[in-house]
Amino acid sequence: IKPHIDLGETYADNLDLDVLIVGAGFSGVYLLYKLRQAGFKVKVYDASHAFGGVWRWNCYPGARVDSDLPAYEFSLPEVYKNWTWKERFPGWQELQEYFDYCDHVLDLRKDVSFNTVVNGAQFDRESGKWVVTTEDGRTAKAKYLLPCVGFAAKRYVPDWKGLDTFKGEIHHSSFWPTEDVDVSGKRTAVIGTGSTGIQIIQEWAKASKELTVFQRTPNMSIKMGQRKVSAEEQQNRKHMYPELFKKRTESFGGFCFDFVNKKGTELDIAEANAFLQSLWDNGDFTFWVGTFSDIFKDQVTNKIVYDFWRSKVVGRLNDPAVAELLAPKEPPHPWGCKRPSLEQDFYDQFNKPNVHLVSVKHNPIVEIKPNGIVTADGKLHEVDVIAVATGFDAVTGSMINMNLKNTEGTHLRDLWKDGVRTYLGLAMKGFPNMFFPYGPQAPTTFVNGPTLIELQSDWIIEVIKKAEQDGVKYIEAEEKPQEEWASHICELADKTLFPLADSWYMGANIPGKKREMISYLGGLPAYTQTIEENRKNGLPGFKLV
Ligand code: N01
Repeated sequence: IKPHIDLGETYADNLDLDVLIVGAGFSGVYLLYKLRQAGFKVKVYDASHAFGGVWRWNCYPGARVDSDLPAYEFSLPEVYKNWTWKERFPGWQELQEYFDYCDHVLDLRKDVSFNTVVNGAQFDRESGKWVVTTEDGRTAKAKYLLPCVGFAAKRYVPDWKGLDTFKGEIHHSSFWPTEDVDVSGKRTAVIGTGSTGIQIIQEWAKASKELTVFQRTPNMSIKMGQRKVSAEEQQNRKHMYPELFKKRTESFGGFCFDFVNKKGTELDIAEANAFLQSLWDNGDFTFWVGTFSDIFKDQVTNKIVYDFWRSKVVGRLNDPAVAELLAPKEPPHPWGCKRPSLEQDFYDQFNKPNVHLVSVKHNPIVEIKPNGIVTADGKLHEVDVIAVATGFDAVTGSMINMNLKNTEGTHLRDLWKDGVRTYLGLAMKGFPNMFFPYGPQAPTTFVNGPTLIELQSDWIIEVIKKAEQDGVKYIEAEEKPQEEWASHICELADKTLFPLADSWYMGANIPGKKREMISYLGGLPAYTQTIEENRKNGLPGFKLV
């Protein structure tokens, strides 16, 4: 795909910048706009051909966001005042349009080099500059490097024997063709039932002749209260947006709602179920991060929620054996400790004669043949098209992918081999003048993206501005505070049920990856307070040279 902007200075070799941003999704766009306003010379490199980050790559059938309006957008009045969504939970097409609109009103693209893949970056202490190289042979220098690469930039494809021999069409969800994949009259397969798999399954169950779903662990999906939203309805609410955007910064999950001040165990079961029913009727993530305060800490409360959820699902399924696979009597892991998806008619699809469910928990996929998928029991499941929805080397993989090296020349992959180390989920020793929003050891995976991204980005901007005022050559995290932050991340996780689930939150989905909590579990307000106090107190834990 060719860049559709003129190849001006942005595409030049030997750029010398104040700030280089990598990634043109929510973080990259916000930082570009705000840093440029503050007077810095900023450019963005992005591997795709347009704005939107994950929303450009993950354009698989049914892809849509699980955060409802207006949580999942910028709080910038210059964007929201004249922008109108069509659905309460917008799909990928609308999100791409939203980013194009941001480009239009914020005048972004003149500073973005698309189709540009960063393949190396290292800080030079002597010059006080990052040296960043790209796959097409360009080099840029910048005083500050801001990786804005999100948590899902490195896809995971299991190492199946014969993968290359498949004669039909096969696509990973995050590398989906921009043209339609026509499955009408075809036998399709979806491997994986995370948030992605759920969404593809809903579409392909309707569009293809036969669909076979390969499920390893059931997803505990919540009913999505999807609906059309009118321009008038949104316009009438816009005066409330400043208040709503403030509210989303004050909740655990970065939404306009929060956990209730109530433990599941304090109520009798009828009261608990009545409360859960009221959340269920919302049709959103209140049923996940807006429920009992002890949902992720107390096994009893957690089981109350699981049983309620199960009762909602089982009643929709005709075949008890299928019901037991999709919503087993005994929970496979504590409720909500793997990311639940929102679904519209996912469970209903399994009542159709053309939809088949194969559990690969104890009967894994062992080989891909030219005409289908072979499971350990020797059965060949013949298919024409495969969607690989097996997720990501999440959070850490995105940054490792950039081939970052510390000032000693050690690759980030090797530095994080035995465990992630960052300071405040924002910076790292050996990587001076590098800050990363929405990365590891921040609340990233438990928080609505735009909320956290704006808070962290504002912190980064203030730190850079102050450093420039004070004539600082570079800012670098120190080792001891980094170790303490890593311990803090583990301590927070150990007080919860999250470590009991084999999730990508714990790095458990990637063979050989260290099992550890990858995100900060203290909630957004505590996190924001910590980083803001650090900044206002003169950045303790950082060395300023
Ligand atoms: O990836 P996942 P995802 N054989 O890792 C299975 C966000 N997102 O792309 O659970 C068979 O969650 C694996 O099984 P198991 C969201 O934060 C948001 O779905 O490991 N199966 C699992 O079922 C989400 O959490 C939105 O046992 C194998 C699936 O593949 C994150 O992105 C939409 C397997 C992977 O699920 C990632 O979601 C989409 C194997 N060898 C994504 N290996 C919205 O906002 C793995 N699996 C709506």
